[in-house]
Amino acid sequence: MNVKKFTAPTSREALRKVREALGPDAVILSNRQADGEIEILALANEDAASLAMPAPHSPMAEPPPLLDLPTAAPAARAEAPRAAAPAPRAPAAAPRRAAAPVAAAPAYASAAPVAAAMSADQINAMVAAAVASAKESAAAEMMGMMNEIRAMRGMMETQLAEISWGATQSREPQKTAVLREMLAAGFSASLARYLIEKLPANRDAADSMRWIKSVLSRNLSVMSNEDALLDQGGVFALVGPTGVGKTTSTAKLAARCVMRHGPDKLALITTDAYRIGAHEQLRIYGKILGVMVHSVKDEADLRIALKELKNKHTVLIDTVGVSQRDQMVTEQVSMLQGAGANVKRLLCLNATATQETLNEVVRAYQGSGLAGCIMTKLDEAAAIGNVLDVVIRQKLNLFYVSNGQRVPEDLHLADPAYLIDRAFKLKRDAAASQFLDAELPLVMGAGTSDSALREVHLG
Ligand SMILES: Nc1nc2c(ncn2[C@@H]2O[C@H](COP(=O)(O)OP(=O)(O)O)[C@@H](O)[C@H]2O)c(=O)[nH]1
Ligand SMILES: [Mg+2]
Repeated sequence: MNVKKFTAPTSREALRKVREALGPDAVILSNRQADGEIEILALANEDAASLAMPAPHSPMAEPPPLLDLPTAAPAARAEAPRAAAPAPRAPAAAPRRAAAPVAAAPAYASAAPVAAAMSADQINAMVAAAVASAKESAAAEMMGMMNEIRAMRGMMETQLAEISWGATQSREPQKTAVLREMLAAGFSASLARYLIEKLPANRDAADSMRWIKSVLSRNLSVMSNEDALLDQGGVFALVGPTGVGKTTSTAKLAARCVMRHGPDKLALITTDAYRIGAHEQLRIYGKILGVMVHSVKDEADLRIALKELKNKHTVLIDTVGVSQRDQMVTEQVSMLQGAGANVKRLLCLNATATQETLNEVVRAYQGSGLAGCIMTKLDEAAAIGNVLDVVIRQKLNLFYVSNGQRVPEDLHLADPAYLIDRAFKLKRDAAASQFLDAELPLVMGAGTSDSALREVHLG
């Protein structure tokens, strides 16, 4: 049997790999998510056929040899003539005893000389050691068995889910429609699966889509009141990888603050002191708005600057872009958290990034909690379900949406119903993202144990 493993970021890609390697009739044995990837175990159709009929010389074709217990029958027969010939013991009994482990020896006559040579303590220690090692190997065996049982259970659950989805496709076509729409909009298969399972029965496709949209918008938490934010003020830091739009968004927010309170109530800080000309951009925006821009290079600097600026109503910090994969993220998070003032971090999420990348970004920048996020480059994204999925699942508070380069025009308050609606309108290139009907059961079968989904509110 030649079972092959295929992994890919999406079910579709994994299936394509299976087809390329094993042909269209490949038999899928299991399908699961592992480490954020889809893993499929499959074998070629011919291999599957040969499984049912073992090869003539394969071990499965012949009955296994009986366990090697030669003494059983002769010993039983030896009972009868015992009176006539008392001497002979069953011949095989002797070798068996010889092979017995040392710890068992004291039970026999030979125990006496052994005991003479060893103290009772030594014997006890030997017995204890033998018992302990037997226990240990039994525990290891048990653990191995439990692991196999767990793996088998996972495989069966996956296959049952696939079978039941296969039946669902014909019985409840609206579920297939919803699944296709959600995947095409960029939402994850796991969120789609979760919602489809909860879809109220007896609704047509249009009604089902309305339900899905309303559940999604209700789970998208947004800044409830901009007035509260702008009136309350405080220290905000825009964080995120390079090029996501932190500086541009800082300038847009600064413009909003200036429009509300005038330039004197606001201060701008940039931590981007490394790159040549990096703070020039913010300085130019500062000049236009009439707001001072302070440049800091480390935590001590930032502390001093924040102390000096504590009379300002609002302080906006534009940070240097750090890749979510860089160790510096942790340093930056702790620099902002340890700066003395209560620095509220706003994460810029680039809507054009993949869901995997966005999840990684959130995880890296989370620290002890993000105050919220700003969705950027909405205008450039071919699909926005991916970024909305991340915001919903990670329970981020979506403050603003940025849909262009213009300062300050292209920054808007997040409107959940509008964003969800737009996600479904902006479907990705149909040919590239649609699954074949036969592939949908695999999407639905891939088991996940995503605890975040349990917190999605449905009603
Ligand atoms: N199309 C589009 N471009 C944006 C948006 N936000 C920022 N940009 C552009 O993206 C580039 C990087 O932005 P910048 O603010 O310097 O990113 P930073 O490295 O995170 O500070 C610049 O050319 C911006 O004009 C947006 O919402 N839409
Ligand atoms: Mg910048």
